[in-house]
Amino acid sequence: MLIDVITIFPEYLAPAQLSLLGKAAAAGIVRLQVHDLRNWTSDRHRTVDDTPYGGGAGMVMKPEPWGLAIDDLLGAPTRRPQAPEPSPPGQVPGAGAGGSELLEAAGGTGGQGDEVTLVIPTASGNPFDQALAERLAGATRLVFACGRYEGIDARVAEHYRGRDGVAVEELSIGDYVLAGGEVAALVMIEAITRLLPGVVGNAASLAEESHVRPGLLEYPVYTKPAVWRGLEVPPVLLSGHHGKVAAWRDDQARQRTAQMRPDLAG
Ligand code: JB8
Repeated sequence: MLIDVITIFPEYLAPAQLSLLGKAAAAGIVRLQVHDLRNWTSDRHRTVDDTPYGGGAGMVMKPEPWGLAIDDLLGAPTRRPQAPEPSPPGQVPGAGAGGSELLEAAGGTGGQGDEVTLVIPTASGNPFDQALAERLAGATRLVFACGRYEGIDARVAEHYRGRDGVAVEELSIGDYVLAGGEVAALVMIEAITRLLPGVVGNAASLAEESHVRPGLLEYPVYTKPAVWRGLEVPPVLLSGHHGKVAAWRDDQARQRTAQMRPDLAG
């Protein structure tokens, strides 16, 4: 899977090089490329924002740098044939359309046979959940467009939606407001890439966990010592009786779901 992230804060994606994701990259399962949006500006101040039409607080991200950046990453075949955006004079793209050769490897994409899924994190997007993570884990190419300020000019999503070979997903990771899309992209990238074959060693741990069984939270887990600060591990877990352990865990999962997530509890 090839993942591109476009942002004005490339350093925000540094944690993606660590741990699980870093191992996936080292193993060649995932290639992560982070790009600075300002590389697709051409004015001396490398401007990416402007005041909102219609008034109101804050600034809005200008569409032109986004269009140039996304066009560059997607490559010429996904451009609208009748309306090519000419590069302004003196433009030096931050990165070429490299990576298209990785698409030769057959496989799923956004789920509908698209070559690329353009993910735009936004607080007003569709909820990103485990089912969506699983669908996006079938993609071969993801491009994350991380906005800041009050968000990206709405015409960017509109322009790429329905474009040949492109699926556009405007996604929210939860009902709270972040300062930009970077952390949301990091969350989604971790949730997606850990599902890729070879990233998480134990396939059973993927099948059993919270949210994979939809609507039921995970049961509590314990390890040694059997008594810690006066707190005992539930004796059933030491009984060696697999049937009783399974029944206890199922009961705990149901209790926990009712307590913590009454919205999920049936
Ligand atoms: C500007 O809360 B969020 C979120 C907030 C944002 C942007 C993207 C995502 C861009 N503010 O998920």
